[in-house]
Amino acid sequence: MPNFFQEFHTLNYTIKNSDNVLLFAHSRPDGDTAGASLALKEYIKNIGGKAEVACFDPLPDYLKDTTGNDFKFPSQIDLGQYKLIIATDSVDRGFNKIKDRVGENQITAILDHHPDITTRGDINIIDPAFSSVCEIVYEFFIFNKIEINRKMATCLMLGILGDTGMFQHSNTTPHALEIASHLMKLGAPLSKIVQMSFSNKKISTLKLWGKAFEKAKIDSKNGMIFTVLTQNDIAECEASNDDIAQVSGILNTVPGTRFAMILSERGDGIVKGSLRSEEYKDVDVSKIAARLGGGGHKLASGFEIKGKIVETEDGWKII
Ligand SMILES: [Mn+2]
Repeated sequence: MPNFFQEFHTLNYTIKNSDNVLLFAHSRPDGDTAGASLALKEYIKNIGGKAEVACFDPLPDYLKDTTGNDFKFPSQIDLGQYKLIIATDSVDRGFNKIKDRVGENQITAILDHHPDITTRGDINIIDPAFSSVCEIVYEFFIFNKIEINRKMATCLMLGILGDTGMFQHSNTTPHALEIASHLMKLGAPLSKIVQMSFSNKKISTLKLWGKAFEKAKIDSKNGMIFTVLTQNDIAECEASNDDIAQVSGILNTVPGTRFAMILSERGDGIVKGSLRSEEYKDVDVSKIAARLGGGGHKLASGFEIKGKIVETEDGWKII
């Protein structure tokens, strides 16, 4: 992994010399972009600066509760007033849309760990070897000898837990665990974060999952476990599209299966397909998604097709 000492130094110098900083989180924010943005916001506040986090989507309730914070919509802020704009995590999903409106006299910094992003700023700290952007922000704090308080530690832990799937994904390096250990010593309440942010489930979510699991089938020919959810299912459970995200991951835990797929109606005549696998199962689901006009990663991909889901005698079809 290259070291980013020069960039860490420049970023801290720029933060200290900017009276107003904008942190920009990616659309449909997760624990990593929220944790990284809010940890930096807390640091800037601690040294007497002003900072705000903006995002095209609201902070989900589960992250609001853990961080005690909220985001601004881009329409609520005057972009021109910020001397420094720091985009955190998946910068091609959100920050890319405002990048062209950033003035010549404004400085941009990109903190990301996605391998294929194309957006660049004045300061670029991008490396897929990091488990999360929160790991990058941690290294930035350590390099600059910045005191990490309990609030900052909590935010960083949120991102590391989120992006490593609570230390279960293949990006759980010994170093990521060392960082988590240090953050815990600094007061990050590990079990409380897990409970509040990742284990908490609404009854509407469980009901929708129940429907999805009840309908699940295994195709013994290719090892696929699959299920469907219609707009009707979602309405009946008073659930939302957000509740679908984890279904394929849970289906994927069924022994003997090689990958999981869920098809869900998303309104406006769109059916979304979501595919998941695990490293040891030796399947590249991005190839399946690509054949259906989608894309993604080897172990997590998706696609969208027009139509609606109709039940048939031995399964479902999209018409
Ligand atoms: Mn991330």
